This record gives sequence, C-alpha cells and structure tokens, in this order.
Amino acid sequence: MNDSIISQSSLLPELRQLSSKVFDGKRISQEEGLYLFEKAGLGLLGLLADQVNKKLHGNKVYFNRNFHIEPTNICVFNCHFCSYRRKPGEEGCWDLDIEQMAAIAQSHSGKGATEVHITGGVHPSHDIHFYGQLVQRIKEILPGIHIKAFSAIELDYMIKKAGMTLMDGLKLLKEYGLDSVPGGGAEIFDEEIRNKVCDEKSNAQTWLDVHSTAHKAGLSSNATMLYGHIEKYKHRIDHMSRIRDLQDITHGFNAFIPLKFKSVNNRLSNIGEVTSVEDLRNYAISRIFLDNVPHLKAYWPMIGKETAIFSLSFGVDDLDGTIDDSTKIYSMAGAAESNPSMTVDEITTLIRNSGHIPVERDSLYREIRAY
Ligand code: V47
Repeated sequence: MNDSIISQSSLLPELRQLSSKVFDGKRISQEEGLYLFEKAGLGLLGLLADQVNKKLHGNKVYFNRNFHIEPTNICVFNCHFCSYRRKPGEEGCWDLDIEQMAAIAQSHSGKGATEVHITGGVHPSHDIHFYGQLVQRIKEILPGIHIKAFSAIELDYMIKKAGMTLMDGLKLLKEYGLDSVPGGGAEIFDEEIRNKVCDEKSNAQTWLDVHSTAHKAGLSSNATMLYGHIEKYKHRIDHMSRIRDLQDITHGFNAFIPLKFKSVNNRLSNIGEVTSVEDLRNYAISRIFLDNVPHLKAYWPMIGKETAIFSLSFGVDDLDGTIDDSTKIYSMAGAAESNPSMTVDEITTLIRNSGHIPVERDSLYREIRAY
C-alpha cells in the first residue's frame, strides 16, 4: 500500500528508489543516509521510519519504571555543551557519599521501579571500588533492581585510574552488581567536531572500545548521539555508521538515543536549538539507518512530552521511563521538562492516545505488562 503510494508519487527518482529499498528492508549506505537528511521531507521520512518500526515492534511502545541517581556534578572535564559541571567548592556543586545515595534508593523502595540509571560527572578522586560499593549497596536496598550505570567516559576514567584493563574493570563492576551501561558520553564521534565540543574527554575510539568490551563481558548497553550543535548531517551519519558497524560485530546495543542539544547556561548557548521538525527528521533517519539496533528511544524529559508523542510516528518505539523527578542534568541545560516525572497512568494514557499499545518493559526489553 505505502509502496504503491511512493511509486505513484512525484518524488525525485532517487528518493523513490531509496524508499523502495527501505520498504524492502535493505540496508542503506552512508551516502543514502546523507541524501535523506539533505533531500527527504518530513512526511516521507515519517512514512519510511514508521514502516521500519512497525516491522520490528508492531504498534507497541515501550516504557519502564525508573529513577536516576546523579552522584556528583564535579567533573575533571569541561565540555562546551555542559550546563551541569562544577568545580569542587564552586556554588551549585554536589558530591554525594554512598549513604546519601543509599537514602535516595531507599526513598524509591516499594514504588515499583525496575531500573536505576546512575551517571554523573567524572570525579577526580572517587575510585572504581567507591562506585562498585555504591552498586552493591543499592542492590542490598533494592534487590531486584537493574543497575544501568556509568557512561563510557566515567568507566574509562575509573578503570584506567585503577590500573586495570577495560575487561577486568568491567568484570569487577559486574561482580559488584552492575547490569548494563548507559549510552552517555558518545556526543559526536567525528574527531574534528568532538575536539571542538569536548576536547578533554575520552575520544570516539575509546567510547567504542568501552562498549565493545562491555558487550564481550556480557553487559548490554545503549548508544547516544548529541545533535543540533555545530555538527553537520555528515557527522551524524558518520556517528551512526560507527555504531552500526560495532553492532554488526557485538549485537550488544539495546537502544539508540538521539539527544537534542539544549542551550541554556553553557558555552555553546549562542548556537540556540534546532526545531522539533528537525528532531523528528533525525529520529526517522536514525530508525531507517540503524537497521541492527532494536530500539529507538525518545528521552522525553529532553524534548518534552509533545514532541515525544509525535516521535512515535517517526520510528521511535521507546519513551524511557517514569523518572520520578530524579535527574537534573537536562533541566540545568533548559530541557523541556524541569521536574520530569510521569506516573504509569500518565505515560500509558499518552501512548494509548497516540494510537499505540503501551508496554511496560524491563531494562533488557522483556515485556512486563501490556496496558
Ligand atoms: O553524554 C549533556 C548529554 C548525556 C547536554 O542510556 C546534553 O538510557 C543536551 O547519555 N544538551 C548523558 N544533551 C545522558 C545520557 C542518557 C540519557 C537518557 C537515557 C540514557 C540511556 C542515556 O547527556 C551526555 C550528553 O550527551 N548532555 N549536556 C546538553 N546541554
């Protein structure tokens, strides 16, 4: 049906050919991905991405019950896009000890959360055992919880500091109770752009090595991409291509999460922000291009509930979680939701009203309950 709409349309012949390829489930090249960014309209992208998504997930949209813990915003790095980082002693800095974080975990006890997402600044002195003991302590309080923790940048720093190999460090954290690795720190892989927006932190290859090693150690992970700053479309395609190549080898990525650059209170504030149309186009091309990453997540606190709902017609099948007002990283950068929190009733109603089936999932995308 959609295929015949395309073949009878007045689309450019190149776009018509490319559309047929997507409908046939064939992988598109980097050049074709770039062509979509440059030439395809929102309507066509929605149609194609929705088709790809429906083949994978039907009408299901996933969410989970989760909360965040942000151990510290003290960071040895100073990324240009970051609104959250503080130096030790600077106004607005925090640095929680294990018992303070245990108290946060305790406050979520009995509320039904299945996942805690732990990430923060790269602290100069907390070591791998501090983070390991944190994970262990949280599991004592919430025994069944899945701990998705520490970006590749935090992991690289703590593991190198301990003088360990990535494999030994990740295995040690797994023994402490780490279950999976979140997608943070990927930013944009292109070396020239990365050097302009986050020159100090681990480079692209290190990010990929951490994730590849995590996958080999039996820890699945997510991948992110920070877009809408100084990168060009070709850099987004290059970024997704490196993720697609690694996924062909390891199959360890669960979800891809495009993160829209938010411009409040950081050193790239003068750039402003891209439109929600650009967000939707970016989701759609991500879904079409990343044919081997099962899930595409719209992180609703960042883009707001409304764009998140629209994204469900542009390839997105996952809305992250209930969050329970537990994260500050994005609100400090001017994110759409300043105190992000949704009850299960709210999130399922939003999903259902958009014409989809809400499905609560665990962190590995096993279905818990359809609503
Ligand atoms: O790596 C920081 C981004 C990321 C800004 O794995 C910003 O399920 C926009 O990775 N504007 C960390 N983005 C968060 C992250 C994440 C979020 C949700 C789910 C998952 C997951 C992972 O936040 C950083 C950086 O790319 N970020 N500052 C900003 N001003």
